[in-house]
Amino acid sequence: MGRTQTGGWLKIAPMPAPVSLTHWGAFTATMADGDIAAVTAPDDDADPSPLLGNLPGSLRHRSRIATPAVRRGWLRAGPGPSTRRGDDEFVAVSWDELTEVLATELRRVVDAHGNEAIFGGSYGWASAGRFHHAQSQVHRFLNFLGGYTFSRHSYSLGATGVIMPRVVGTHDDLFKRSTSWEVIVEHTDLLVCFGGLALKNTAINHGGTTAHPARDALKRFRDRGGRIVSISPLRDDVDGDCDWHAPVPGTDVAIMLALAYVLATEDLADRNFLATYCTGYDRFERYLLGRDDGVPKSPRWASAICGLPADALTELARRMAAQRTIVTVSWSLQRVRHGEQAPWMGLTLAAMLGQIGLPGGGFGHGYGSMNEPGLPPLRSGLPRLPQGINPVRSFIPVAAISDLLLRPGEEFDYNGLRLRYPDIKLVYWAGGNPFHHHQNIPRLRRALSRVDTIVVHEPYWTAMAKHADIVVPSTTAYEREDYSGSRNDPVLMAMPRLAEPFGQSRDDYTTFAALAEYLGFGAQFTEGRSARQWLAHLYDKWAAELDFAVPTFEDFWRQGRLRLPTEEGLTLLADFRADPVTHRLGTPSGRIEIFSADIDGFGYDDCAGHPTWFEPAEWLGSPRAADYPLHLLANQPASRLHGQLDDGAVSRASKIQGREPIRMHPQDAAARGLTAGEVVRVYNDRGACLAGLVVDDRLRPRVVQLATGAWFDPADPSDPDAMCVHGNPNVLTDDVGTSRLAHGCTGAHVLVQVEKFTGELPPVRAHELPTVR
Ligand SMILES: Nc1nc2c(c(=O)[nH]1)N[C@H]1C(S)=C(S)[C@@H](COP(=O)(O)OP(=O)(O)OC[C@H]3O[C@@H](n4cnc5c(=O)[nH]c(N)nc54)[C@H](O)[C@@H]3O)O[C@H]1N2
Ligand SMILES: Nc1nc2c(c(=O)[nH]1)N[C@H]1C(S)=C(S)[C@@H](COP(=O)(O)OP(=O)(O)OC[C@H]3O[C@@H](n4cnc5c(=O)[nH]c(N)nc54)[C@H](O)[C@@H]3O)O[C@H]1N2
Ligand SMILES: [Mo]
Repeated sequence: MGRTQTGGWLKIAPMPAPVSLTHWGAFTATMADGDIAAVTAPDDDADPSPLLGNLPGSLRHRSRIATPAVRRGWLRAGPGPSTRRGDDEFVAVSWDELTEVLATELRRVVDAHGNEAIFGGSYGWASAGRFHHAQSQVHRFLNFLGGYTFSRHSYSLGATGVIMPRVVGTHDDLFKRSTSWEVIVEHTDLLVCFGGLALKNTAINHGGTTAHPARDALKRFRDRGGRIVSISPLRDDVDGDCDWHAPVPGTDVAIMLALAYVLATEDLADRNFLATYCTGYDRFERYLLGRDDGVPKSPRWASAICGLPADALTELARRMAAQRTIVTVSWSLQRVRHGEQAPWMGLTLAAMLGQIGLPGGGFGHGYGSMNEPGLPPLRSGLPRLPQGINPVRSFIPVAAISDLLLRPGEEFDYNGLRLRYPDIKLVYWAGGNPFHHHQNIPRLRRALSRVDTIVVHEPYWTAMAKHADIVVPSTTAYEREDYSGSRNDPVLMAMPRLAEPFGQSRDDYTTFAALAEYLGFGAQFTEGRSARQWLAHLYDKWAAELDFAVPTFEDFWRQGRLRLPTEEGLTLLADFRADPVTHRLGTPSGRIEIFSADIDGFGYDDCAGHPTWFEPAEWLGSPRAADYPLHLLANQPASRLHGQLDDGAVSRASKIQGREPIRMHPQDAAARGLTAGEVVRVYNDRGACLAGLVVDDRLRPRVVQLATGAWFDPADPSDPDAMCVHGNPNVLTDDVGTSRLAHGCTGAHVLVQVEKFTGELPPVRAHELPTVR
């Protein structure tokens, strides 16, 4: 993937106006007929993302939502549970009608059930842009309404977000203040990458990105003699030369334990570092050596689990101890059952090597997961829309959306707390797509049928919009004015309006301002400002707090780009290493917690006091593999960001007979009598989808790979168990949290079977409109 996807359209040229920004890079647009006709990447982006090629034609695409709309059954019967969601007609309404209907319903729910009955977590990536950021807008609006049940953490880092603050005292700084590429280029000998270093993922940064330095940094790292060890079921998780070890998926913790075992037993562990900077190594070592359970976590033990030769593990451990080594763990490794363990064990392994805080050594989390790790952070903050205060205290871990809707009143464990699911009556979504991000779509559809009302703001008729009762047409980022920046990108970029809004679509701010006005808090919500006035106001407020000079807002807007100072040459935890007293970590002990008394005290059976190998329910070693003998990796698509612009040129070009490609090893294809280019049925006991077969020997046998993001397209929309004819892997994935500690998303892995599809091939209708009258 990666490089091979670079389309011929990508011209590197000087940047004439108008420019704008996506989560995957800056671009100059050539406009025609109110749409983007062509895009050009700026010449200072060393490795522009091929995903820019999805933009042409996206503003007037047939799947745009043209008018406000209300589901017919909801209009007829009023708010209430309904199994017709996703299989009903819509009635087009005017903006005035929309405002009245929606405001009245919000008022009804608040008056009858309280603000807790509104779920406004509204997880999702939406678009680049600081002011029109959909989640900021919806949260600000709902806060003025009196609050809402919220969600914590992300689908990206659900397990990390809970475990890492407990064991290393931070979550954000692992990425924001990660060891920079420049330090790696200069100092690192060995990059040991659990989950690879997928350059296709470094296209992306939340909030936008103007430069992609990873490919060039890796080239210079190799030129200096640096080596990459990739531990991943997929060969192409590293571009170019590397030492590739392809384990059974889900067994990384066993591998890391074996490496730790070699360090411990061959006197290669840095006991001084462990004594000075860590706590609880002794407790962990008892487990490692099998003192209590009689099971030494040796290379031989791990080999039987992970399928890699024991000798290779021993040799790798010795190599790691002999050289300047970074242990890096991709985010995918924590998006599985027991996902807390891999980042915690990766950190423990790095601690045993004793190189944490030394230039080019130590720990990394997410190199090759996102553009951010390795990029220098800004010295300053960014302009930010204040979101107000949410007086409602009830929340869920973000990936518990179906549990929330299906189990009102039930108690559950989370991070040492005992919480209760509130009784949700209204679900409000702006800027995300649960039919992209959530697991077990058949269960999600049943969960969504339970509530009184679903409100969705969207530019496009996604499956989530089709399941809504009240559909609010949003503009895209290119039909309004904004600016964007993110904490590890040096450029604040103006995003001028490139085109008139499609149909009657409005930006989310205008929609919320009208609702707020109707509900009696218009002046508080808008503070009397237009969107353009907000841009200037937030910029001025930000500029006033800086300790360096920036141009006036007008000058910035005219120039289009503003370069901000960054902090270069960072090494993760260098301060802590230099002075562990002044720079004590935010953990109870102030040190790295290899044993956490707090976690131990929770008494969870699925997350112990130190990193532990837990056998997952779904892996090639589990009984379930008898029925579903292939391990599917549902990873991030190389051809788009999530479900966004799924019908764009680059995404479409990757499909096979219109279906999402599934990759399979030649042995597995031959055993099933399958040939490349045909449509196959992928299934387990939760659901099924169609996909287009790619036969490829760059993956471990019995591993298949089907990226997320093909828009959910049920063969029969009235049947919650219907097969997806387009290839969305979330009809197959289990809706279960990482553990009782974090309840993070576990969508990365699932066991499946694959067979020839013999029926009449159903058409793909994912991007067609529902009936709107
Ligand atoms: N099986 C499996 N599932 C996964 C993952 C996995 O690895 N495996 N990965 C997970 C991860 S890491 C993530 S982050 C999630 C991503 O899940 P999401 O972030 O929900 O996915 P997107 O497709 O980016 O959804 C964003 C939506 O916002 C809309 N949008 C864009 N701009 C605007 C705007 O200005 N206003 C409004 N109202 N809407 C706008 C877009 O059209 C799009 O439909 O998926 C998760 N799901
Ligand atoms: N092009 C593109 N880039 C993206 C995104 C996108 O949608 N498109 N989404 C962005 C977002 S929101 C996020 S959070 C990040 C996510 O970043 P990640 O979660 O790191 O990304 P994935 O592609 O899901 O997984 C990376 C690789 O991990 C490997 N892997 C999976 N399971 C295992 C395992 O058990 N063991 C080992 N050793 N390796 C395994 C797979 O081969 C996979 O290709 O990506 C970001 N980057
Ligand atoms: Mo993510």
